[in-house]
Amino acid sequence: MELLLETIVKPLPAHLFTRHEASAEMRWEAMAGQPLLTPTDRFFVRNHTTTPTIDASTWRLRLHGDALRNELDLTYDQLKAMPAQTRETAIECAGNGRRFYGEQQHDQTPGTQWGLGAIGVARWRGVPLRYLLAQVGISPKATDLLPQGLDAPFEGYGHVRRPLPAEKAMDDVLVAYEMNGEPLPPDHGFPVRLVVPGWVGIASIKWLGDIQVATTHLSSPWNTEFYKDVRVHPPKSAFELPWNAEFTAGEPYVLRGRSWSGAGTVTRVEVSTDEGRTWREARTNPHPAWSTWQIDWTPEKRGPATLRARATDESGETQPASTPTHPFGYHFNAVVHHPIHVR
Ligand SMILES: Nc1nc2c(c(=O)[nH]1)N[C@H]1C(S)=C(S)[C@@H](COP(=O)(O)O)O[C@H]1N2
Ligand SMILES: [Mo]
Repeated sequence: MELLLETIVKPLPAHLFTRHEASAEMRWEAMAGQPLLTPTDRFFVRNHTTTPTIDASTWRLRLHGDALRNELDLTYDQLKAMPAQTRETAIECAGNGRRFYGEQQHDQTPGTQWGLGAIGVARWRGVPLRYLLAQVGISPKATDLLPQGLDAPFEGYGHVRRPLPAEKAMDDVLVAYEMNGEPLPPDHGFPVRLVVPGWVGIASIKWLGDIQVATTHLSSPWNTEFYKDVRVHPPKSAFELPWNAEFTAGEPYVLRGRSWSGAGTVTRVEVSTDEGRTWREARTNPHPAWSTWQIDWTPEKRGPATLRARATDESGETQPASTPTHPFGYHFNAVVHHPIHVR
């Protein structure tokens, strides 16, 4: 008999999630009818190893390094007593959409075969990292931070850790202890995680225990081997529909979906229901975390078909028809062909 090691604490019902080894992907139909935020019960989980059990009363965040005037060992209560901010923002895995390199471009890449569900938007609350850094007297010469997780070491590489430029750390990063109005759940980093808006998910270190702050360049396997050369998410789109959704010819429908980009708010979304020959503009509700949109459609032709959505963000970047080959399958941002069937 095979022993199934549970790597994730929260329930993963099959109508909300697709399992991928130690991780779990949200099914996009689970966002249908939801307001802006992804409910925590369906927020994707990406674990390198296993969700750890951490006691908040003995947890400490250690801040140290040659770029700090003082070292600090912070307790959970001390952190929660500091000035806090709330921010609605997405966390997305750099490998989100990897499956489509293979399925759509005949260019299979190794790694978790995510569809489009390795993204979620939550309301995060915590202390701005720049406030914490000011408390410990960060030097203007600081260049890099190295935040590290308290989860088990990953294979032979040590604890999950990834350098973060001081410039981003001093901008909009949160040291978060709440998700959607509740303490962070174990799978999402309890008691404390980083939230790094717009950047690949690996930047948002969960189960945060240690931050080195240095005046020199820092590196780790998480920027030299894994997640190399990826930083800000390109625009992407998804329909709030199951794969192979069924429609009835002659019936009016409202197609709904969401589009997002790490480089700025998505301001324009176009939809094609004829395999990319013609495009119509969707009614879009722009939001920096992700923009929701809708468009009316009455299918006419019976048989298999695909739906396509194409987003443009405020920087002017539009989703392309195909994504250049990437050795690790990151940043698949081409328009996805969502298969449906019209009866
Ligand atoms: N300590 C630690 N932090 C981590 C990870 C991890 O395995 N360990 N996974 C990273 C990756 S690759 C992603 S995409 C996000 C996923 O966050 P979520 O599981 O809360 O959705 O967390 C990041 N932070
Ligand atoms: Mo990730």
